[in-house]
Amino acid sequence: MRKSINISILVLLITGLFSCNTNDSKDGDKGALASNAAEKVYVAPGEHDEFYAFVSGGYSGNLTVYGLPSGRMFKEIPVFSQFPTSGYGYSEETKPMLNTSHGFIPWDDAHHPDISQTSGKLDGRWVFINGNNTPRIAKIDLKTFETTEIIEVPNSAGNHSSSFVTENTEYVVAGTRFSVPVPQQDIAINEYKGKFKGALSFISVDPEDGIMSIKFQLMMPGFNYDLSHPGRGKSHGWFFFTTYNTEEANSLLEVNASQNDKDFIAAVNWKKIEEYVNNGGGKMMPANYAHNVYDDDTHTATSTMMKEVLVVDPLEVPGAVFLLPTPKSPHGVDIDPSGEYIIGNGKLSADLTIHSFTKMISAIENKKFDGDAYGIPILKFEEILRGTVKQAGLGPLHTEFDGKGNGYTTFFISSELVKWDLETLEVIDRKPNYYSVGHVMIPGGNSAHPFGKYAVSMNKITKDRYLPTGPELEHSAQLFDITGEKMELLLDFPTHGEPHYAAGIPASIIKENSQKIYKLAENEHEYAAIANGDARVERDGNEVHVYMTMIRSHFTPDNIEGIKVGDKVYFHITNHEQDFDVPHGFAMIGANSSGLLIMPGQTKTTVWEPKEVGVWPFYCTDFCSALHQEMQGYVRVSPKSSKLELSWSLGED
Ligand code: K7E
Ligand code: CUA
Repeated sequence: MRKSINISILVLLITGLFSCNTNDSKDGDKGALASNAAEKVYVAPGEHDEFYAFVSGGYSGNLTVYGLPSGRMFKEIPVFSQFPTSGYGYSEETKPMLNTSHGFIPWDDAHHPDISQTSGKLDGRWVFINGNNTPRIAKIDLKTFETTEIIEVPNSAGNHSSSFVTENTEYVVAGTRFSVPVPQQDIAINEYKGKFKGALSFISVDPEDGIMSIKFQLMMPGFNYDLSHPGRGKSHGWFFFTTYNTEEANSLLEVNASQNDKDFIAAVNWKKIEEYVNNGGGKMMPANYAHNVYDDDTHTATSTMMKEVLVVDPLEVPGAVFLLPTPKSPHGVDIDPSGEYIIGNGKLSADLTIHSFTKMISAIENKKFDGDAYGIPILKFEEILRGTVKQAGLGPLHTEFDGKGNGYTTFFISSELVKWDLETLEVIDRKPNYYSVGHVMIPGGNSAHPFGKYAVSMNKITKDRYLPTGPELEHSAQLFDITGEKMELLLDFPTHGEPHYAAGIPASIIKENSQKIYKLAENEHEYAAIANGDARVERDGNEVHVYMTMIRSHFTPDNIEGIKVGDKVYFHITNHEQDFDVPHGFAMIGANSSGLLIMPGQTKTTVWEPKEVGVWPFYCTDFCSALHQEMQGYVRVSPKSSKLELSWSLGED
């Protein structure tokens, strides 16, 4: 490969941030919009949005839910981060969700949500999202909009080329951005080259209950696997991963990983490897990773440490892995709805590279190779290239599709969204983004059937778009109408954390299945108090278990005596409401935890370790009725040596 430092591109990349607001108002997009733009995003009071958008929170570790076209935020779904609003990661039931091989890790960096598919169509069952930092993949159930499963990914780091699903959700795929020694060991960092590995993990998803399990890890050379996407239609069975740092540098990557004129898109025939593995191929290697599952019946999560993982060396399966040379440190790799075009978004390039799947297959069949990397054949660039979109912009990052023959590519450096024709490769339209756009999302954009009505660009820099809020500004999203020949900017709205990718879906696919309450009769929580007589307090050494119920507008019991300093008091609280949208909250003075928000029919637990004698109150934190302020109680705490027996009561009891 040619070695040349393209300093000018690097300089552009570095300075791009400071010049990105010079292209803003030429076509009148900034400021006054046509009045019909307002009508297009106006969702009248009481009316519902047409689409749900699940927007990654980046360093918030969570997933936010927005309506489109209104840009209204409906929910923040806690995934990898403790969330005091609901008690996720604080309640005893949900703490196991955040368990990892590194212990309890209450935070992550979440980038790429992707919605489950059946036959290449969004099916609205689950959203998957990756945790980058402590590699994990989470699954959110779209019945409850709650995180119900998290699996840690061993032998991985910077879990970034994740979490994209195949067209029948056979797999959710996770790739390593930072290659590491496998297995981890104490070696010099400059032994990187040749010794570090990049694991690409294929995590199977049970078609019935959705349970995830690592089917195999493909142990690739130590490049940085940046993004990935599945083949679909004719390319179903393949998965594509961008790489950078094919130089295998371990220091000053901004220069040392920008030497090669071309890096690779790795094409993986997972069907072939699946067959190999199903016939006993691959090697089990010791590993240590957590698999955390939330049970909807017991309202409780369990964490299991897994002890081995199946590893496949790409050289063991001839014909399964090929490298597609692609300029220039590509970021996103995106596959069009037909499965034919493989788009390499070379982030240090001005042109957009389009490979052809058909040409790739024929290059493989005719052995049009240009050497190899660690034994993996490199295909000849000219043999696989469909063409380039010339001078489309600077710094292409990501592409989505409208299902009508057009691609929409984001350009970070020139800060714009560019629409181009998949057949002619001509640019059709470009619109400035405010500012420095990362991903763009079209609902169903990563599927064979996109809903090409809106595009949402998610921007990194906000600067002057909103009222200043001190040095920190929320990131800005922009909604475009893409039904016409030209894109039309409709709306700016702030997003929470740092959205990278988002996944959108028509609300009609989800909303009828949305669960409204937890049925009390089906509550199998070990400490639930279901019948009226179930409320009680039990002592087991210095552990005290309070089986408490709540209904408008009291707790049962609301007076508890006989607790002692040094006790560990578990409040297991069951909400007896069976009406939609009537949660109660629970907060105990001095508890070293968050409050709880308990949904109708649900049981949640918090722990309190009283440090001082006295009479200490607890109360409901959610304004639930006109008598919400009356929803309170007391716990009497006596000295450790006290002989006072446990007692509890409500009213005259
Ligand atoms: Cu481009 Cu993490 Cu998908 Cu950010 S990544 S933008
Ligand atoms: Cu229950 Cu306020």
